[in-house]
Amino acid sequence: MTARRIATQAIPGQQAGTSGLRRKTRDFMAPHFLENYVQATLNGIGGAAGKRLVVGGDGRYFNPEAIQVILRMAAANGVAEVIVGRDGLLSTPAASHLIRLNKTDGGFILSASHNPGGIDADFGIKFNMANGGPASQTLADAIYDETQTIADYGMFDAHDIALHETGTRQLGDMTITVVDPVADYAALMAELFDFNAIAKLFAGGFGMCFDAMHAVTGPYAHKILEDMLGAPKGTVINGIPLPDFGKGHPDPNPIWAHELMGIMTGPDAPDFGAASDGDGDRNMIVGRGAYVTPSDSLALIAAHAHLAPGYAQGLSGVARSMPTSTAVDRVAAAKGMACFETPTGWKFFGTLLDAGKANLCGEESAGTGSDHVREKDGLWAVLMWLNIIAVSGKSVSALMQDHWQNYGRNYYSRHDYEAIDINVANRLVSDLKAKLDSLPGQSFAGLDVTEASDFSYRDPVDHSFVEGQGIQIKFAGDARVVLRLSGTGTEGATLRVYLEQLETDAARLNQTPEDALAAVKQAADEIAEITARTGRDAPDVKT
Ligand code: G16
Repeated sequence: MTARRIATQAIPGQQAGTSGLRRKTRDFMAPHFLENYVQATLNGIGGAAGKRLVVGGDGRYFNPEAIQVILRMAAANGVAEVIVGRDGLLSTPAASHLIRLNKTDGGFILSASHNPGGIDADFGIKFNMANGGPASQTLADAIYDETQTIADYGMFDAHDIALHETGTRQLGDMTITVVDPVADYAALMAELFDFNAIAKLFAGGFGMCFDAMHAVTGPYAHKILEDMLGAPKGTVINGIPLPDFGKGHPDPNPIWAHELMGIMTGPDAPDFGAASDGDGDRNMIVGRGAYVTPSDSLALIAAHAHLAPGYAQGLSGVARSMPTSTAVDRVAAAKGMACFETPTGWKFFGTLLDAGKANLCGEESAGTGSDHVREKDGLWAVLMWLNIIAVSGKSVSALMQDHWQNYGRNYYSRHDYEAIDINVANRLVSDLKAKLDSLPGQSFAGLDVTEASDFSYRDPVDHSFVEGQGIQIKFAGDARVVLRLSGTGTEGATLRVYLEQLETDAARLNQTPEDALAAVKQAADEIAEITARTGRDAPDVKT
């Protein structure tokens, strides 16, 4: 067994998006593609000699092979220890926790999140830093620079390492510690939430369906919900991780989690439904016939988090991404909490969490989490809801109705136009930017524009600055449209259009979102000429 350097050439375009490098699986399987990116990352963090890393992934196609490559490269680069999940599995939040718990120098997480898996689908890799959180923009830039100048990478010649059983192995001088992917994470959840109250709820006949979508949260949900909390067997559906996620999109929204939505709107619907995504960081919450938008879920958690033991002291502050609805802002204002508005991307919450300025964060893209790790956390959100339901004794729909009565309702919907021509998308955005200054004072679909801007952000902790983070158009009457291009797609461009309308009239809190947002939708189309430019008369996905 020896280490050698293998000559390579820079591969153009290995630039991370919103969350690491996501590409077609076949791209990752092409010669040098994965290896270049891993070596660039190890160079970008200042070299790997003597470092300790966590490695794991969501179990999608190519996960096992990619982990073996990373282990061999880590050994060749002088890494001292790698902690890896059994069978190469780790959810993103569990990986974040292991990095923090074991005080490692960071870790590689292999996932393309909610994107489908398979040889003709998507793969991804991201590096999380020693705080457990996604690479900062500065580190992401450094890694990208390395990908553009790379000339060789280190590789240890060795057989595959067996990862089916926990315990330690050696690869040259490097120790590989294979751990149970669930145990430490489950112990953390038991510290944060009132497991006794939740267990009593289940013992009293409370019904739940958790859809793991054939992805990584299956083993976590079986262990925590069924084994530790006593939910009946069968509460978790689609609980075995499959390389192609059963040919589905492991994206927890009403479109892709249609099996769960069918159960929750059927005649024998249980009290509570939830789902998580490919790598376990996203969540969907649904009551009997009552879907909760991620933005509303964030606001409700902000209002009730003190019911969970880990948050009994109250929250230090909350943070949301700019496109996320302002529902949480209203809770923060009422409770006198700080509220931060960041660009899209969990990485922007890291400094706020580290500095203790916020300990609850959330995004419209089905992400919610706290300072217990440095990633959004699907099962954490589900357990938080269960804790709130158990202690308050209220159903999902009663909780939401009360919330809207107290704070008003932010009707909200995101419309995605997927795989559109990149040139068309870029032109739509640049033409829109060019006319932003002229919009205030004009009316569209009966709505008067009050502000139009391209979002930029200066981090209040490390003072780093980013611009071009999405176009925001505000209207009189607390309505808003946000438009931006996704940074996580792998085909063409995805235009995301976020629609929001606040309603505080108690008699108008139970409209359909379509009705409440009709004027905002029309205004967005008139301003950005979406239909005319894309040729699409309807979005591909509405959440
Ligand atoms: C990632 C990021 C999130 C972001 C989401 C959507 O989530 O971690 O912060 O909100 O992508 O980003 P975009 O709108 O650019 O596609 P995940 O769950 O895909 O890792």
